[in-house]
Amino acid sequence: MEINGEGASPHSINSIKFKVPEKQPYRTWYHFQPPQNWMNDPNAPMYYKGVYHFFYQHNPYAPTFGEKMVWAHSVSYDLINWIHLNHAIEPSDSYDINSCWSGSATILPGEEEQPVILYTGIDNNKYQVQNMAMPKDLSDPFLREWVKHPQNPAMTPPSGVEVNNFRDPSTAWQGKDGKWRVVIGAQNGDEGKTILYQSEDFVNWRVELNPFFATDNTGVCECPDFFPVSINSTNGVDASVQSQSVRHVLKISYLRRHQDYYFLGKYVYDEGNFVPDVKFTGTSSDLRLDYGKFYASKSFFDHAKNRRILWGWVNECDTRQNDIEKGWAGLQCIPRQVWLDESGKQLMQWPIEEIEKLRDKQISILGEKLVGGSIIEVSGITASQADVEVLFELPELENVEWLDESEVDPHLLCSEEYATRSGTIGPFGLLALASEDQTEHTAVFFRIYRASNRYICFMCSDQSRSSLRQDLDKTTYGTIFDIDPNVKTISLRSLIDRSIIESFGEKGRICITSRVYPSMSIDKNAHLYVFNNGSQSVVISELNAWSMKQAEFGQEESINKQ
Ligand code: DQQ
Repeated sequence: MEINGEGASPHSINSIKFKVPEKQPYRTWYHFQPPQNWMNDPNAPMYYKGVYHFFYQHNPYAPTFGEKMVWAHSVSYDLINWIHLNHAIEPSDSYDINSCWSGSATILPGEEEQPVILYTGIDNNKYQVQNMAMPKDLSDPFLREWVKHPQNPAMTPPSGVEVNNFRDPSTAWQGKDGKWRVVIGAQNGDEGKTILYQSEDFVNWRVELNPFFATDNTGVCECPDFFPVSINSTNGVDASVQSQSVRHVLKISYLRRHQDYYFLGKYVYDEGNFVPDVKFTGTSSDLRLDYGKFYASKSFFDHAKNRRILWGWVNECDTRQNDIEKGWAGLQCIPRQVWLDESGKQLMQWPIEEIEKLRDKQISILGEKLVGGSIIEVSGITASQADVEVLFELPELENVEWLDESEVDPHLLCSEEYATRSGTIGPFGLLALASEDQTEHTAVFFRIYRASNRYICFMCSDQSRSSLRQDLDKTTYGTIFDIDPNVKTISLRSLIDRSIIESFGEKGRICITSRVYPSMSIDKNAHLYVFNNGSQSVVISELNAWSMKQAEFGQEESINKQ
């Protein structure tokens, strides 16, 4: 495997020869990946004149994070099939010579709408500054070339912000007074904060003295995402909407935890701050977008379909050395539609409908009883690339075990050989990317308990047996959610794609994404099972599973003139 270019200057990109890893068992079929090398955060997703644009943090020189990060750029008509283009933004000037880090797009209204990117540059002093870039030619449908604004940097670290912890501008929104606002992630000592900037012309920016939102002992707030959600509809709304019919969401990626938390709350326009309904506690009760591997996410309003769409970086669980041997590292989740749950207390997420275009051969199971200790195979589909939806019917909840949830950490409980231990109702769920003898598998499952005055459900994704290899990160993920005893069903959807399993419990109430590198359960040797290790039966009311076709990832011929 040729890993070329590490440490090369950004101006020598054209001379780099990439070895595109083909036919690798772990390269995904329908999750977004660059042709080679390292990818992390999603940047500036947007829809403009009929085309979806996706930019991402990329090290074009190696499958590891780099010192000269660029903005790679891909376009799509359906968010599923992609064309990779030349890099949109590369280090070139004193204000970004040491890397072009994350940022967002804002589409400025006008006779002809004008997209503008705000991104973080690592400047010649290694300070973090915010810069602007605009498309060179608005008549190019793919917006291939981007030019940097002559007045860069647009923002430099203000007082009370560490010069190396000032980054990741959000999409801007416009207030009733016509001024633009944007939040930037920052840190000062232990305090993590997002700070607000305002501008009348989108060129000259003024910092607000008080933080927009701050938390103690969290470290830097990376990639803040601030957006309104409709109170009474699953439709998305544009970032600038402020009315009685919306609430606001602030998402923060806390570097110390490497997890994406979000807060529902009130945007206090007059004071220029955000007041969350519930404070950050640092416990498992904080709201997270995904309880697995998922970070630095970013959403955008897709006005073509009136929906808000979320992207998130799904990091590796493999070793650095193996990433280098494979020649690539990092995935993106399948874009998810996101909206406010009817309860108003949390967000819901669901894979965009376009992914269903890739569904191929279908297998269904209807009304099959899973007695305690049973397992059945879902055969006849490509279990290494599949979309599975299952609705379980539950028995009466009366006899279920009691659990003092204040005493348990869901992550720890999920990892204590939990899928194989028998309970009353559950564990039941899927064994994905499993070997024929099931010694290797990833278990995605539920288990129900009675807690004080209510019933709760654990949802876990257990990687502990996902591979014979010992050198992988096999952290088990899990969380707890309340269930309504009158609703006697529970649903699970898993998108399985060779080295990733994205799972959605209760129609998108809980999301858990896992990365796995099976040793045996590869291609035709991968199997899919439904199991029940509880003492009581559950019924598969309906299970539908589809083989998934490969998405198309094309590359412009002239790309990087390889
Ligand atoms: N990744 C970027 C930063 C951001 C971090 C650098 C989050 O801008 O804070 O690649 O993963």
